[in-house]
Amino acid sequence: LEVLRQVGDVHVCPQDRPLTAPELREAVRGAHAIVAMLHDRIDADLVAAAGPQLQVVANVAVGYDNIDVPAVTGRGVIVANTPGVLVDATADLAIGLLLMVTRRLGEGERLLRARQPWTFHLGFMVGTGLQGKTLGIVGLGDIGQAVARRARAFGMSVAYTGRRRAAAEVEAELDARFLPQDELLRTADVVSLHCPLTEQTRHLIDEAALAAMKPTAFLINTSRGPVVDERALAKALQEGQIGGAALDVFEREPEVEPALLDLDNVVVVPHLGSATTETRTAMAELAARNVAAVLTGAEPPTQVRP
Ligand code: 8YV
Repeated sequence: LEVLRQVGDVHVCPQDRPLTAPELREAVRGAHAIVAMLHDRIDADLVAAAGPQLQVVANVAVGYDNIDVPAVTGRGVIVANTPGVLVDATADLAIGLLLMVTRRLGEGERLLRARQPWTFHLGFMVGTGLQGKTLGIVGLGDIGQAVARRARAFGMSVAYTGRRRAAAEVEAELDARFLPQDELLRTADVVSLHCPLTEQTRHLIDEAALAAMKPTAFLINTSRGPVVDERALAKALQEGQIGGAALDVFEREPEVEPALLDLDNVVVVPHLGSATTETRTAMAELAARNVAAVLTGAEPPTQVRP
């Protein structure tokens, strides 16, 4: 807010719920800049509702699937996002989820909180170790690489798939093998999703993909909910087709597929990937700097090119 107030008047919308489409249209009328969250749908209609003075839409997120970038930039409005600053927080969360689901931490905590009796024995609540296992990363961008680096420290080997191959230095540093998607799904012990949501990645993990995974494999999703067909995932878990899943994001956020909540081998958290004070502060500041740059005629630090 301090950064923004140096360049203009600021109108703060309620934060406790997403605005409805009419409320959003009303809120942006006459604005020169919009600071948007992932649930704000920014398209040609919204740009028209704002008016011809609109110069920039700054998303407080690295993902920008909520923005119709060609439509917005086609109307001469700059789009910006917040890459970089949330890489570590999101990678940390992915590893947290990985440990939770493989070591049954949520299940154990639920048992104690339910004040259930328990006795230590050699077979009690045993999970899966990570040493020597293969982490299959879908999308070896900044976050995927940060997850791979952490997984290497746990003794995992790294394979990846994606639209393009990583640079040779990155592959060498992480000792990461590039595999076609079907082979990655067939061989990974853990599949972790780090791709953006696009028309190509929507339901990338569908019934067939889940059927290709090992029956012992775990799925981690800290990318975007619709990358996974959530109903197919619930069915695959119910039928024991995969070993478990840990999800930070959901297909119809804030709703969570109810069948998932009945399963002990599922970990769910409410879109917490970037939720640290340090990271959220850095994201907000970067979004504000993007706005301030455009409104003062400078180059925004992190512009999204169509
Ligand atoms: C954000 C995210 O917290 O950056 C992203 O793409 O998903 C999260 O880090 C969220 O999008 C808030 O708008």
